[in-house]
Amino acid sequence: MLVWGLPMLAFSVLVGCQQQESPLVSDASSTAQTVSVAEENRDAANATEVTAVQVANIAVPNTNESEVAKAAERFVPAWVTEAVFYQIFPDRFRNGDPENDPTRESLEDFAGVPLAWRITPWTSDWYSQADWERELSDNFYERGVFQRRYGGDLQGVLDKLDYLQELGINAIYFNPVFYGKSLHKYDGSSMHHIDPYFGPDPDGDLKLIAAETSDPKTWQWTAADKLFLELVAEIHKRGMRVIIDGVFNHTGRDFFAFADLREKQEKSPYKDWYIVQYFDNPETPHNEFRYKSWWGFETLPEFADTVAQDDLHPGPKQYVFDITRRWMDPNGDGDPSDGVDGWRLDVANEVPMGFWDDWNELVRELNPEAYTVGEFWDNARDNLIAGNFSGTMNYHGFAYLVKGFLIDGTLTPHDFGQELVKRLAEYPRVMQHAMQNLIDSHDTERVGSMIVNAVGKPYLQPERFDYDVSERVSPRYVNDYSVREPNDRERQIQQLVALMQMTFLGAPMVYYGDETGMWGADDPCNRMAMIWDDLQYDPQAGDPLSREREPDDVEFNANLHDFYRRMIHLRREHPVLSHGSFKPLTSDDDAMFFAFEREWQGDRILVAINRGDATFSWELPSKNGEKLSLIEVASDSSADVDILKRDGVHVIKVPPLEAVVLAEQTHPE
Ligand SMILES: [Ca+2]
Ligand SMILES: [Ca+2]
Ligand SMILES: [Ca+2]
Ligand SMILES: [Ca+2]
Repeated sequence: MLVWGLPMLAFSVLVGCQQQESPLVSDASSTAQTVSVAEENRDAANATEVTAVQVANIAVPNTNESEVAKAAERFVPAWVTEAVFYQIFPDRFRNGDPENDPTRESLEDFAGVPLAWRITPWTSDWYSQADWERELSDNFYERGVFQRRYGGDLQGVLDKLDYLQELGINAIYFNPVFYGKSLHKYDGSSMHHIDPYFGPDPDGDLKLIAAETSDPKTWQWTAADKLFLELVAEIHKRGMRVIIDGVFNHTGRDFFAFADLREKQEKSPYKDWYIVQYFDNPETPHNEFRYKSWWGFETLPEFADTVAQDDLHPGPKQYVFDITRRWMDPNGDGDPSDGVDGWRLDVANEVPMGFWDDWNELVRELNPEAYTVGEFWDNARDNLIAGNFSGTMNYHGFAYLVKGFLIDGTLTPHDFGQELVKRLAEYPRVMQHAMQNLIDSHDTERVGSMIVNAVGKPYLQPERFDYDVSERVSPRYVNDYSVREPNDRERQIQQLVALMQMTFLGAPMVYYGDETGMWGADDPCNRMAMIWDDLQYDPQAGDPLSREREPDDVEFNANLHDFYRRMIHLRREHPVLSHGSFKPLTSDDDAMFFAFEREWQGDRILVAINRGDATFSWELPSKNGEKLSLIEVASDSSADVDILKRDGVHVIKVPPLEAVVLAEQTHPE
């Protein structure tokens, strides 16, 4: 989803509509009930000092028996089970080539942009407005921030592949890389070209593009396209995968078909590709041209569907099929190894499932090992199955619940375990491993700020734990939202979140910069320039609402970075964490303690998280000859973690805001 310059009213409408579209509204409301029941239980627990409860009766129901599960297998590649994704927002990741930076003339409607416009210095204070921004408005959120460009590009990603590899990443998800006028590029000018400003020769590329028609035979490979293919080759050489953003619901206004329609009106051969409400009447002085656009943003005209509304209009459908072939097998030799490994599909619920059904078949014809992940914010089971996707961005089954338990502390450990199991069980087992388990993205607050602004009051939308609910996620909409850097305690909670992410079932995804210490509110402040260890940054001293503020230093957080690297390597080194089953073991609602196990082919890993304020003594019955070894902790030192074995029981002392990962060896030494 794209939330850009979105007024609050529109946002509430959006959220409301999503709920209406959800096939499982009743499910969402039952979750809300669970939460309130949980709170009652917690009060009861406080009163009676209930000790740890063994929760052995929960297991993931077997959903493998159905034909649905069998069919799903064809759309889930084996590699994704072992994937650790990293999400890159290209303009903000790394400027590897200052010669190709966007110019004022490259912006849409640049006539309204002050002549003093410049690339924003990478290391400047995010909240300080340049003079050209102030010319547009003193309001930070008004216009200027969306006209900023930082100059990130493909060369920057090439330069930092070593960094990603050392971090342990083996799959990259790129936010849109295709040509688009905005900073986010969800307003595609083309889907068959990489943005010229991401490549080495913007001017040359634009000339080539101008000479093309809609006929794929006239499509050239621009310098940016070629560099992208080099990047794909370099990623593959390292044994890594790459997926890109497919935005097939809408385009930008400079997209060739819409540009032609805008100019020729009823005479355009593309007049049916979009949903025209009124054509311009040439007899009148003003322009009556009106069309349906995404959530009313006129920069994002929507593609038309078929009359039956079960597919995209054949025109755009053919185009999307053509560009899919182009990027999945660029040299057209039938071998997909030179192409991308999959797609993330923007606002997938707004494109008819009939389209996705066919498109996902095409994708597997081109590459049977391709991965496609739809953007759905609710239970996506029916859509994933109807549309032949591999998985979804797992907001519903992962991020919401992690926020509820680990960040806000409103979801009890017991219910956390129950809900994780229940939401896993919504999907066939093979798909459970293809979920993209994220905690934040370009569409949400960063995890650091989510923790700083943990919701300590009744939720506005309990079924979402107020995750990405506009009144909770940005000073743009609510003036008590804090933009400060997370403190040590909040970083400890972030480490619990990342540990949960790396030890749970499904492919984890790290949003760029979370691992180097970046924080920030929802869009646009989740899209700051990446913090690197070789750059010196101005302190963050400004405030978007001009509130008083202690300046925060902006620098590479080596400690946090080491932690993420440790966690990612933990996952990569223990296949049970990728392939294993998930089962809650112990929860203590009073102590805010939760433990679970992962099991695969006789390997067993136990994870225990103490979200409470006191040390928790976790007692585990030990079987004959069984040995537990501590393999990882969430803090920087395991000094305070004790494992004792007495009277056939293991006692593991877990300090507050600490988590431990234990391996069980069933064979005596
Ligand atoms: Ca650049
Ligand atoms: Ca090929
Ligand atoms: Ca649509
Ligand atoms: Ca958002």
